[in-house]
Amino acid sequence: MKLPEFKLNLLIPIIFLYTSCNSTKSVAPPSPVLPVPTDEQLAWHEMEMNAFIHFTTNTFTDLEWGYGDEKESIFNPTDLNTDQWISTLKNAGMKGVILTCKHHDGFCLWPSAYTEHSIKNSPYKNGKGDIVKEVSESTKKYGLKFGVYLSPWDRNHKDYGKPEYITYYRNQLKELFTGYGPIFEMWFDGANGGDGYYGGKREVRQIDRKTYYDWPTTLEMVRQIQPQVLFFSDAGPDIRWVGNEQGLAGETNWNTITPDTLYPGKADIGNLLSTGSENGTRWIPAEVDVSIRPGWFYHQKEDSLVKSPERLFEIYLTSVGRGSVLLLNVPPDRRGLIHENDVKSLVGFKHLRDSVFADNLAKNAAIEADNVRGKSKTYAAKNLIDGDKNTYWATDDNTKTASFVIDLKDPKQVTYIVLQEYIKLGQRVKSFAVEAWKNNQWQQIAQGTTIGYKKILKIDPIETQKIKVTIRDSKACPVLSNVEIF
Ligand code: FUL
Repeated sequence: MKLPEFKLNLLIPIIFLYTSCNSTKSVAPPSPVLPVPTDEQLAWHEMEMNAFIHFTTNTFTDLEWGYGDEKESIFNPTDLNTDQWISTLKNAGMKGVILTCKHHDGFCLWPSAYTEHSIKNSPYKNGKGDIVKEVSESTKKYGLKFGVYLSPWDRNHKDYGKPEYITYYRNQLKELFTGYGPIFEMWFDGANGGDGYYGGKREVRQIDRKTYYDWPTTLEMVRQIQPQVLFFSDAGPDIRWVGNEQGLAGETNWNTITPDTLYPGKADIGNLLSTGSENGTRWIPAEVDVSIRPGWFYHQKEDSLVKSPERLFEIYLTSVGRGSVLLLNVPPDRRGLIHENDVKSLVGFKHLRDSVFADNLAKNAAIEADNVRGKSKTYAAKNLIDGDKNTYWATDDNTKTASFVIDLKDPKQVTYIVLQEYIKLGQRVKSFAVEAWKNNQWQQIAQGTTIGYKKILKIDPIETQKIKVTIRDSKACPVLSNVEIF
């Protein structure tokens, strides 16, 4: 049917008006705020919790730092079962495991071709054992990622401090990176130099931490073998140390930092590492390494000092809850098993998280923001509660202050609020506040600085129907992917 002329004239402006108001019209996404994480770093953030495993001759000598003169014959776990380690850690919620393949004492948990100071000269499996292989296979079996720690400092090796040792160290890295499948993280310890056995010399050897290891060449060599690996050290280049071993990320925690003047082992950088820098030039997020026991290695005298589930939960809040990844050390005992007390704490820790985070009150709530990018549905506040990490709420480019309100429909008791930025587009938020609707007015219940990958706020329990989150300042328009309320 042919429309009469006058109707067509009317229709064109109506169509135009309709499309310009339609909330699904395409609006360009926010430009990233540089630097942004790589795909590997992003996957690492999403792991949230990994386990560290410290195991070597120290387990049998009751030391924390072996001198390097320990006899291989003392390394003799009688009942070693890496499936028990990894299944315990998986049940606790860990997504990856990093094993001390060689600690400062120089003893190798795999039969390295480059030294006699290894498992091959121990009674374990009559010298035929390879614990690096056993752990890597158990991680495969249980679906965890595998990472390695290879101490740069070696108190056993005769050449430590000389150029020959760097060749030795690189040869060992080649063994680890070619023989044990994909490695997600490589841990370079900052503790370096000092006294040791050093092939019988028993002396003090100091190295220049800035230059001795020639890290760029070593890292390039490893990258040639496994390009996906993330390097951890005090200074990155992919993951930085958080600057303490107490389980504490900074309340302000930027994933960005400027590494120019940083190097592994540099003194007095703890505070800087725990907070990062707002205008840091590189994405080098902090990892929080802490032990479930006072020491990093197993000591029977610490059996009663295993951190309680409640303490582990506090650590969870100050690490994962401050936008970091937790690396929780769980050291096997002399049998070669994770001790019953540690297992019990890990089970309790998991139960605690499961019960606290069982019922996300935001899931079925109503949500509205005072600014939505281009008024487009693509960036609506609803994206914050849709359970999809790939959708986000964003504001207009010139808007650095904005709020959203979550209406729980009925008054509910609120104790935890979880916020997440969409860090693929960079870390942005500098300051925020949270209010609850109480006695017909807004009452501030929390405030903070950075959010990053995740922020978990614990507040004094409050009965409320509405929660308002205000981004008070941001490097550019805020982009948040998730909010949860418990
Ligand atoms: C430190 C080391 O000296 C400790 O023994 C432990 O391995 C810890 C994770 O890093 O620098």
